[in-house]
Amino acid sequence: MIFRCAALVVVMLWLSMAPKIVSAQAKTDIPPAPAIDPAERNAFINELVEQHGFDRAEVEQGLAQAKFNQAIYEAIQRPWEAKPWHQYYPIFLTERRLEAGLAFWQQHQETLQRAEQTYGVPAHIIVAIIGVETFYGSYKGNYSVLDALYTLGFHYPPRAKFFRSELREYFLMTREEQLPLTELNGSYAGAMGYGQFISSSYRYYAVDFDGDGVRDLLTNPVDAIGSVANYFAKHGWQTGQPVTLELAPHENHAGLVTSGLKLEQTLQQLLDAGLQLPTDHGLDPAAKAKVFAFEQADGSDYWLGLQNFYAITRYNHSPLYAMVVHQFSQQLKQGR
Ligand SMILES: [Ca+2]
Repeated sequence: MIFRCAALVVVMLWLSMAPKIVSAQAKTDIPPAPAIDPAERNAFINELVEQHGFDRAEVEQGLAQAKFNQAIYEAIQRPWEAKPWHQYYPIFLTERRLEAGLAFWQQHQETLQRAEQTYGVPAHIIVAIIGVETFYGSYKGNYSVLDALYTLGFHYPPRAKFFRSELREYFLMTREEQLPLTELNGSYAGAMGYGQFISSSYRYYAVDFDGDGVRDLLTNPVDAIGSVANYFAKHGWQTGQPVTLELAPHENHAGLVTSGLKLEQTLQQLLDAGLQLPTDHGLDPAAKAKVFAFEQADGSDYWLGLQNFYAITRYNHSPLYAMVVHQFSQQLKQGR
């Protein structure tokens, strides 16, 4: 899983313009962080030493340089994506981002074409992801990745297990890639580089796409393009298939919306339950699908999510995110 990040930086910049009372309220709502549990710290060190061959002093030294960061601790607890669709998409679907995306596509067209041929993931999706995540590398995050994973792994119990695991992956990743443990920056959740890969994703899905012997997602857009495409290929992207289909307004559709992200029904089951589609929809009735609602100011829009919609939620577990990536990708495709 990749933790969205620069997208959040943009949201944070956007929110920083909101009335001051927003940040004041957020601060008072958040309880102080618990102190580190020495037993958890020891278990973490032991695991790296005993299972991954690290030198104990080296891990101790690394952890001693990690600092608790109050801003990171607060950022993880703000429910950015509780926003309704009609407040969410204007943050991302902007003329500026579209122009930057088309320029990025132009600049890297050969690489994007090669990624599409190699992984079966279209250029417009790759360009959309890198644009939504970091505005083409403009907002890769200014938090120390070590501090972020340490803060959330040892001082934020609701997600501590996940972030301690990512901290372990970060020790392994920096050793494997010969990167400096204390010097990498990223999002408040430790996501790094153009495509905002967390350390486990970096280890498992990063590719050296320019063949220079280094997997560099932090400063090399060519490696980033190949790696985003590889991530999608490994998470079930279906080449040539649609992402989602907008549904015409119909009273049946609200009742078909279910929670979660997994596609649990076939298209035929949804049709039997009252889904309305044009007769020439061209989709396989046996394909898995799911109805999603997107809240507008004056009601909801309903969309049918297909396997490729689900694949986008593997990058960031949010239907809003997947829809914004889809719509941005369509703008890019049309603007090309
Ligand atoms: Ca490379």
